[in-house]
Amino acid sequence: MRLILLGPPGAGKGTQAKILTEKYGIPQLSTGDMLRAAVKAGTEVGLRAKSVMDSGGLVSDEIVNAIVADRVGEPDCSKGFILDGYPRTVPQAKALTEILAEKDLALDAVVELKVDEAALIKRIETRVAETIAAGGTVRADDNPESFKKRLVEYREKTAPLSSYYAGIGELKMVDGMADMSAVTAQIEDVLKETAS
Ligand code: B4P
Repeated sequence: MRLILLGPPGAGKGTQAKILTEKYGIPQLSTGDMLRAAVKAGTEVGLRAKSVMDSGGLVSDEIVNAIVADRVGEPDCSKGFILDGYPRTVPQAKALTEILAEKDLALDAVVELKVDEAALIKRIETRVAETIAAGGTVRADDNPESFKKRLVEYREKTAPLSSYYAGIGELKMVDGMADMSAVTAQIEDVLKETAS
């Protein structure tokens, strides 16, 4: 199974990818997690990505495409994977098609989680409050200013992916406003439908 989870920041892509990874035994490929790991490790990619990420911007297509091309070639991806947060621009979607074609692979489903902006803002505020209460470190891009920019970036650069994938007949919409298990059930319905 090769699945893309699309949606605005805070839509629950990471949340759902983690649940599906455990259920299906295939890896979650989160470009956000990979970039955060690079920042933490202080690699060259991390140094280039840090300020862009902290401000709520999108890291360059060139960097992200290279990370994904390497990652999907790893042995644990042989039975499939869940792409969480990639692609995020139409050029990334086109690059992904080439990356997969080189390996003779194709996508099974592209699922978009629909969540309204007020709910997205509330979710991030809740995550910040819970992280602080637990004594954890709040994500550098979970402040109001960066989150506002993440939403603008989403509208301008990522939202066009819906029509891109709808245009090639691959897009399935899911109500991301529902509770987490109901969202998972909807995604699993899509997966059953595409497998039949
Ligand atoms: P990501 O790490 O991908 O983060 P995200 O889109 O903001 O969050 P996600 O949708 O995964 O929400 P989550 O499950 O956490 O990106 C961070 C940054 O990395 C980007 O801004 C960019 O700079 C960079 N980046 C990553 N990929 C890139 C790419 N391809 N190109 C360029 N740059 C890239 O959920 C959020 C909260 O909601 C959680 O607290 C969760 O508990 C809650 N929640 C989830 N589902 C819920 C539900 N159904 N009901 C109630 N709450 C829910």
